[in-house]
Amino acid sequence: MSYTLLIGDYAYSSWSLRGWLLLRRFNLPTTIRMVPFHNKDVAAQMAKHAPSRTVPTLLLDDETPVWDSLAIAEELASRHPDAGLWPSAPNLRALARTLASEMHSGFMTLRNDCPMNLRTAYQDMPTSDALQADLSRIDQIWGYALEKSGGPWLCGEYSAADAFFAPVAARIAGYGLPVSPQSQAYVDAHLNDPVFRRWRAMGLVHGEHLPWYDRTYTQKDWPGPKPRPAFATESGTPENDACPYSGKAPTHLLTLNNRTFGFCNPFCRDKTVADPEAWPEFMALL
Ligand SMILES: N[C@@H](CCC(=O)N[C@@H](CS)C(=O)NCC(=O)O)C(=O)O
Repeated sequence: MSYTLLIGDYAYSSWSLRGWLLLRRFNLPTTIRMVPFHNKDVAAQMAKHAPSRTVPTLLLDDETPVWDSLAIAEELASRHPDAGLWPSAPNLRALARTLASEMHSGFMTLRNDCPMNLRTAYQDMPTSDALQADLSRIDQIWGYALEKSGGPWLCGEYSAADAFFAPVAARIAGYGLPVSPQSQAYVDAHLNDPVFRRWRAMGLVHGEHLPWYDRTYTQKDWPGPKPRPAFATESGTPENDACPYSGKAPTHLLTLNNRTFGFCNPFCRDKTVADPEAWPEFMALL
């Protein structure tokens, strides 16, 4: 089965992150196609795939569009019952579906007031009553799930429910929002998750800066793990004779700990510079 996933910008599109995690976190192969947000009219860019008009949209093998993240989760789970999108234990599966559904239809204040922006973090956002109500509800349902399942993810193993809450975790982290210690540990699990780190690394280096997502709060460092210091370089001889991702000849160079490695295109080099440890194929070279 072959899929194409249409997504918006890595740094800003929270629904796209959910769709992408539903495929990548469960090892379902897909071709990714970007629908960039700097051209604001997403629907016009997607006209060829109407009636779809938002990202993520999953295109099936005959190009049938599945244009809603919850539908993408359910369809992938039906087509790949062994991939683990939903927990196999029936009651945990019901819980995971309930959590994903509540996220999909709720938390409007958090979503409106704190747009996902993986390129920056803030430290002094005031918490309105409405935002506090969303955060308290998040504490309540995350706490319930983590205690019922025993964690470390909401329903034990990583499930589609966690993919749905990954951008919520990114907002709590990025805006420094107050949550319970148990919720904070769950947020940290997302920030440390290698697949989430891969998405964020791409968001740091791909796509334009979109100023309408900026906020005026005081900025601080991203609260996730500090990437190993790596740098793009123009000169040197790479240790590897093939790009770790494509196997093609290396043309774009990176240095790490005074060692030089090569990649077949600037994007693959730059996403590795952004967070080397997120990329197992590169770490295997080290
Ligand atoms: N209910 C949809 C929401 C998708 C959505 O709103 N996506 C945003 C990007 S994060 C979008 O495509 N916005 C462009 C627009 O509305 O024109 C889902 O679950 O996938």
